[in-house]
Amino acid sequence: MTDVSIFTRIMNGEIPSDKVYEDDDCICIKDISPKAPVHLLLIPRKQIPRLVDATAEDQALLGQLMIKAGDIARENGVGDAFRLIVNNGEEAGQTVFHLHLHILGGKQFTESQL
Ligand code: D5M
Repeated sequence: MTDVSIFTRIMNGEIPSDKVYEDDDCICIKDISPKAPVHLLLIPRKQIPRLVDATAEDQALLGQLMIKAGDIARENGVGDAFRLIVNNGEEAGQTVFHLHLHILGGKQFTESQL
């Protein structure tokens, strides 16, 4: 049985967060350690540990997150200029094993920052 993630604990109200959006399938919070003027985390309520753990059953949910990310970026003042990042696995920098999309914006990014 997978441990309850810090993001599930946030969704359950056990840990405070700065929430900018929520619906039945996901929540979006401000990242505690922002790497850009706008740095949000879009998190499905379903605790999928890594992107590669998603299955065909999650296809609609993943599509929904991508579309929602664009809506949320616009609602948070970055227009159509934002980056979406998913870190998959420890070596790729994943620290919280509950799938989440980083939405980053509000500054000029360059290719070398990847
Ligand atoms: O990203 C995990 C991200 O989660 C990282 O940018 C910090 C952020 N984080 C961790 N704990 C919290 C809380 N409590 N509130 C808001 N943001 C948080 P990863 O892709 O796994 O490296």
